[in-house]
Amino acid sequence: MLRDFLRSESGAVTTDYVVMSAGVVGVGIAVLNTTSMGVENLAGDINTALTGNIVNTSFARERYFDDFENGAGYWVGGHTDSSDGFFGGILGPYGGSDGAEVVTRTYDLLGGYDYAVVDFDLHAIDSWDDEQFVMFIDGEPISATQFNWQTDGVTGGWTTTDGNYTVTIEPSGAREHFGYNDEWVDQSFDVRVEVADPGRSISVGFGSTLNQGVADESWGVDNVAVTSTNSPSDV
Ligand SMILES: [Ca+2]
Ligand SMILES: [Ca+2]
Ligand SMILES: [Ca+2]
Repeated sequence: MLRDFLRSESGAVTTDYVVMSAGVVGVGIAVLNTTSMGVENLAGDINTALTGNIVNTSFARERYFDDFENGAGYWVGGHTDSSDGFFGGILGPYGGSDGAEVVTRTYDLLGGYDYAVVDFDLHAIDSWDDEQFVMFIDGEPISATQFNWQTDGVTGGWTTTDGNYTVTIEPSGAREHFGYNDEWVDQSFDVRVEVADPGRSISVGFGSTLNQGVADESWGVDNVAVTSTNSPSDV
């Protein structure tokens, strides 16, 4: 059935066909897409054509990765920019959203794993003055982290006391001007969230309380990996 499906694939995917065969075809593609970019793109086409639960479940993967070099992919509210020579393709830059979640992606997870690890690069770009970058899991804020252009690292904020989430945020590299507005310094961070007992789906999202123009202060996110694992320390 997979072979027949691939032979007939010419860009358009009919809903009826996919609903009928998603279970069977999905399994084949889930295996193949770890080695074949072409098949992964096909899976993306089908996933875009359909938003049903059958297809979402069928395309669950052990690891997801977005480098934003070719657009925002499945990020709802996503916009990307690759105009900055230092940062390259990023999700962003975003200004303030009054702390609300402004961009999010939902991940379908494989069963049989105790953890999902969310890992990404955060860029606090230009003149942050103790506003908060807010991270969301499943639509709920789990951390808010303050930065200041005059100070190294994190200057305040909070992380959830929910024991299912372990949040770490570490500076990576110096605090100096790297990109965007050349009048202001920038700082980057490695952010990691271990989610215990994630279930079969999680959403990851971001927002901020930035309060000046995006050309003056903004955030960007890059290299977002979501990995299902029983050994989070190995990820
Ligand atoms: Ca990138
Ligand atoms: Ca800058
Ligand atoms: Ca400000």
